[in-house]
Amino acid sequence: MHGEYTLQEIEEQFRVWEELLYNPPYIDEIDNKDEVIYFGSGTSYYLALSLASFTQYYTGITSRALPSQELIFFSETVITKKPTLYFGISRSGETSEIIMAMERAKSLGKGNFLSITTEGESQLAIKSERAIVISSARENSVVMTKSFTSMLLGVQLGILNSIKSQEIYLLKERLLASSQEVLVTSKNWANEISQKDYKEIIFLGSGPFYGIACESALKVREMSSSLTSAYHTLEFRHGPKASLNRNSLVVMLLSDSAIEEELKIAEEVKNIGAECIIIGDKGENNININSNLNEYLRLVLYMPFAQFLGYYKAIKKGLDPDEPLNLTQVVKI
Ligand code: F1P
Repeated sequence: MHGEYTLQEIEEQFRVWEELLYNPPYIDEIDNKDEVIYFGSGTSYYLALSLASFTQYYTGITSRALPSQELIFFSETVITKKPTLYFGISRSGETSEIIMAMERAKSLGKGNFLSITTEGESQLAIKSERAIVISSARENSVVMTKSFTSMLLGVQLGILNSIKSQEIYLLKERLLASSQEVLVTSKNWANEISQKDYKEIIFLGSGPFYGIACESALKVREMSSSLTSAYHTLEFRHGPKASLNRNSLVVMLLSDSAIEEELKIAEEVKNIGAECIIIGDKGENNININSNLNEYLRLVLYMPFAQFLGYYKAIKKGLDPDEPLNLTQVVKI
């Protein structure tokens, strides 16, 4: 049957979250740094985007996210002599760009060189000063689902653990309490929404949700070969809105900080006649997370909808989400 790995990996991801919550990593290398640079490719780069926002919010340290290629070909615009935490993100640890990027950072930069991966014997892990390895997040599917949310949560917990934030206890108490309900609601909504063909599917997210919006768009594109895009929420008015019509679907990922403006944009989308799905923590949303966690701590709970949507749209189109068209599990150049 098509997509059995992908479906299983989406549905079992909360088990890895539980493992991490009760045995969080540490990232003490964050101490005394002027900057943090997260880097990765594809899904792992989008993970870096959310982590950079999260890290600067909780530590106050300037944090950036870059595709690995930027450290290789434009090193002068990225690598400095300031004490920096360079943090490579890669499920496989074998993607060519990230190995080259880590080597570049180590040769030109100053500070510490960490990575997070599911493969402890990978080239990236070996070339890193230290690797956080989440073996239970390994996947058979080409697409990253539980590995994305697990590596995201793993680094979030590591940062909270190392700065001794009390919010790690909030996360422990509330994340799992809402995860089962979120998986069921997201799966049902995704199945329903997948029945309709849209000419475009647009994900909107602000702050730490922009990385989630990008990953959501990539998931649906990878699994079902659909045309998708992602924007910072208010950026949508500055041009991308021009293509909106009755055959468009907009998925709004509600934050806390920009919620009033985000809801206004959702209304504008509906007034044009496009479909709009709102994912938020509480209120009149299509999918309510009900986590009572702040916008930085509930990020992983926004992912299952797009993961299931990509899966159901692929199955409906007769595609195999485990083996997406034109993709390989590891990209070598
Ligand atoms: C990440 C990646 C994914 C892509 C596909 C192939 O590689 O490129 O972004 O969606 O699954 O792998 P990795 O460096 O995280 O292993």
